[in-house]
Amino acid sequence: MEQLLNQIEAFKKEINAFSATDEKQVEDFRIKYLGTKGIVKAIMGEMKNVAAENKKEAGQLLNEFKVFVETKYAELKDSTVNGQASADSTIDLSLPGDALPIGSRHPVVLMRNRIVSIFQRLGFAVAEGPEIEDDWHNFGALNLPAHHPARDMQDTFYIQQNPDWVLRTHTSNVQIREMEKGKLPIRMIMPGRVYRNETVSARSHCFFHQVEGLYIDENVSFADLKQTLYFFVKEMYGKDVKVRFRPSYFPFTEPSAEMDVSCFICGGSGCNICKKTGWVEILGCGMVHPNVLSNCNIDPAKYTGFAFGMGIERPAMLKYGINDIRLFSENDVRFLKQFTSAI
Ligand code: 2NL
Repeated sequence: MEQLLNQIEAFKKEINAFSATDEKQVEDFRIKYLGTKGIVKAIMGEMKNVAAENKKEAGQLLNEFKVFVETKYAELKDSTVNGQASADSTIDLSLPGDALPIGSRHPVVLMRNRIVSIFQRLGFAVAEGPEIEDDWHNFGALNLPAHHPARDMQDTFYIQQNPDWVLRTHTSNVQIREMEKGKLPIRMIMPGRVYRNETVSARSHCFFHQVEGLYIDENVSFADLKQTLYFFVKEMYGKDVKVRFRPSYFPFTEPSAEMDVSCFICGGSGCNICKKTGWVEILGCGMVHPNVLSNCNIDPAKYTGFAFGMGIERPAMLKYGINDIRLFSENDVRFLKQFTSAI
């Protein structure tokens, strides 16, 4: 009995220390311990030498040992056959793979895409151009004479090496370049980054983004402008919003207007966003000034056109509830990863 106990303990130690990295080693284990000429069988054979009064206890011990060996065998099989040479028995090849961590889109990009896709459905093409621009394309061609206040040093970043170069203050430079190409009609939308030499605060930044639009053809009227922008507003802010145009002034359009929508936060009853007026200004627009057409070699007697421009940051702040414009350019991942959308 004593001898039998020692034998079993020795084998248990040996088995505990056993590990297998392939199926062959597992099979060797099975043959050695569980085969017809294996150790379990051999020890079972020892039963006949055990004294009658110990037989019951010895039988229990042997059974326990057999279960112990079988359990070890099952574990070895799991970790090699199922896991294919992996020591990790938790791998389940039928499970779908882990999803790759994908990024999220920047809220300015989301808002730009929303705006651009509405105009694309009306047949507007997207055009882009340089952010460093010469004086003519940023100012001169746009009917901004040499001493116009909008050229003031306070508003414009000039390039030190060449005073004829500026960081564009609007994306109109792209329209000028498109008109200069001389291919008419033009129906285009120009999204992009623009720069103004302003003090950075929660509400304004020295660079921001805008979308401008331009439509030039024969017989384009202010009615076309209104209908195009009505469509945009209904798609952007919903079918129920009201629209109003106020007369305004831009050097590059005549007549000029600003467009307000009924406040989409309070519905017109008055809140902080609309400053209790019930209206929110969303864009500026007008008929392209004849001087601008002439500057681009387009005959203002034959062609007319409308243009408009709107910022992207402000509507994005209102839509996503962002209270500081500086968040857009700080690239804090905790901020950026909150914005998910299909477009
Ligand atoms: C605003 C107002 C506006 C334009 C931009 C434009 C461009 C050309 C000719 C005529 Cl090439 N006009 N652009 C016209 C009216 C308003 O922007 O508040 N933008 C944020």
